Amino acid sequence: LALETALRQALRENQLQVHYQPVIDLAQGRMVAVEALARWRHAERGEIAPCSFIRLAEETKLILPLGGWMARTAIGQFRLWRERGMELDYVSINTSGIELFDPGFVDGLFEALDEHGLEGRHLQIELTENVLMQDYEACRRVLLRLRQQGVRIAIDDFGTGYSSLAYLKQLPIDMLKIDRSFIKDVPGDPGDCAIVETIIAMAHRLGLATVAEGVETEEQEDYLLAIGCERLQGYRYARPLDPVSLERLHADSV
Ligand code: G
Ligand code: G
Ligand code: NA
Ligand code: MN
Repeated sequence: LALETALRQALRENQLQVHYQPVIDLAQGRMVAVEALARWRHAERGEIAPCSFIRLAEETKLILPLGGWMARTAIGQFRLWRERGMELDYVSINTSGIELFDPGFVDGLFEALDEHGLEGRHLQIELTENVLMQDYEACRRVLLRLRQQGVRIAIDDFGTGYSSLAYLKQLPIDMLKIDRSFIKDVPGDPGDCAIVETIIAMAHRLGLATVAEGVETEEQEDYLLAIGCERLQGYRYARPLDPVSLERLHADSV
């Protein structure tokens, strides 16, 4: 309860931050996108792990104001970066089921994009497979509205959730983000290689893009490139960074 009170206060007093982790396209040789990740530094407790305060936010519905704030902040930051000549294709935000099924969710995103003169294609939302299965029909309606405006839709932590693969051809999905648990031990682990190669082959047959998450080593990078995974994310390129550091990294890499 103490943490809930503190989170409420943090939201009210604007004490959360957004960090951004680059998505690298090695064929293009550049940072093509960023994923926005929430950060909370508590005055006394220090940095609080996102997985713990995001779970708390979901349990208390505080994820609604938190997610709205994240989306507006990330979209505003993306607009600023574009004005300064940073050529990024999109910013990606993580979306909980509670947000996706909130009646104001889609309009809130469209308003934020409008306010900053951006288009739908400049935004991606990341959903887990479990969210898709919560209420398939409701999910389908929301995703179709987003897709109509060009908003990109990615499946996060792909391969770890409880879902059927049928949704991949029925829902307007653009991208699979391969969970880092499958990436961790490639190319050494034959089982993980089989899984990753099969996901990529399936994604390509279905016309979906792929991002490998949690890439840390050159060996992983070489392997993923060889099997046709075009986009990579992970500590090998950068940790999630505050906006100033991200901008500096981008400037150094062009
Ligand atoms: O920040 P870190 O990379 O440790 O993220 C931990 C988890 O918290 C990830 O699963 C990530 O998806 C989730 N997360 C981080 N920021 C947000 C957010 O703004 N909204 C939601 N729903 N989840 C987030
Ligand atoms: O669930 P989601 O994919 O949104 O989680 C993102 C989380 O993964 C963040 O907490 C981020 O800090 C973490 N992360 C990003 N890149 C790497 C990496 O290369 N290695 C590890 N161990 N974690 C990573
Ligand atoms: Na994510
Ligand atoms: Mn992710």
